[in-house]
Amino acid sequence: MFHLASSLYDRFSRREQYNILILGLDNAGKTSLLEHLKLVYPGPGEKKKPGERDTTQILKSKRILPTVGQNVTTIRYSTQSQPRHAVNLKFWDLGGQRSLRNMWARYYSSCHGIIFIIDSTDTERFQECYDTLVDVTRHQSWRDEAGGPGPGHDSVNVPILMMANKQDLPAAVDLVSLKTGYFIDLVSELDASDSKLLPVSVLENQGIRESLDWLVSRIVYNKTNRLPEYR
Ligand SMILES: Nc1nc2c(ncn2[C@@H]2O[C@H](COP(=O)(O)OP(=O)(O)OP(=O)(O)O)[C@@H](O)[C@H]2O)c(=O)[nH]1
Ligand SMILES: [Mg+2]
Repeated sequence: MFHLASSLYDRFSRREQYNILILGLDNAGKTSLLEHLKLVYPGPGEKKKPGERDTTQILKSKRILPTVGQNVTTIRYSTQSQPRHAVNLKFWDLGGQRSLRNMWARYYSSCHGIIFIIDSTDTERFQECYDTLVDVTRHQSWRDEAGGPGPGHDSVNVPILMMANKQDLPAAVDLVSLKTGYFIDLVSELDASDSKLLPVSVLENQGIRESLDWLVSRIVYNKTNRLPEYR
């Protein structure tokens, strides 16, 4: 009874918090995305950030080094369709170098959603990018958690937002070519799960808001399967 009362108290007095992993090959733009989010959105207890800022200039002037460990930040976020319902989003930006990717799986059981960033100009590594994302979605830990293999339990069970980043660059492969060419198998394979591939430019602040809105609405929809934390 006490447990029920205290969980109801939590539910109504605290804000829902969701953990989001930012994954992708090295140089894809993961830390840049995290820095962008810090500039644009308030922290959980902060007042609103002062107006629109030119994040492009600020990001360009920052020296972002390749990530070796992890970077974490929490923001307060409400989707454009539900502006009064704010949630906390805790982002984990992990290093994308090959030798660091085996660390990612440690975070799967506590995450509510995944952002997988693709460098749309890095055509030479599209295959590696593809294989890496397939490895994520088929990792054993999703199965362990679901209580063993079985229909609907053999793959990832959180929403995946694939961001086709660096669309500001002339060499970037556009969304249609990505979907119908390089990533066609992946897109159809992930069709069964909750996933979406969207074009963005982190540096130019294009497409990020729309992508996050999609991800957050899917995460909230999935909350009976993956309970939020309350903070
Ligand atoms: N033109 C352009 N460059 C970008 C964009 N996003 C990131 N970059 C650049 O891509 C490079 C790598 O960005 P990072 O954010 O460090 O990449 P990362 O995915 O965190 O890399 P690791 O930490 O090594 O895994 C930097 O030089 C960024 O300025 C973008 O949208 N457009
Ligand atoms: Mg990084």
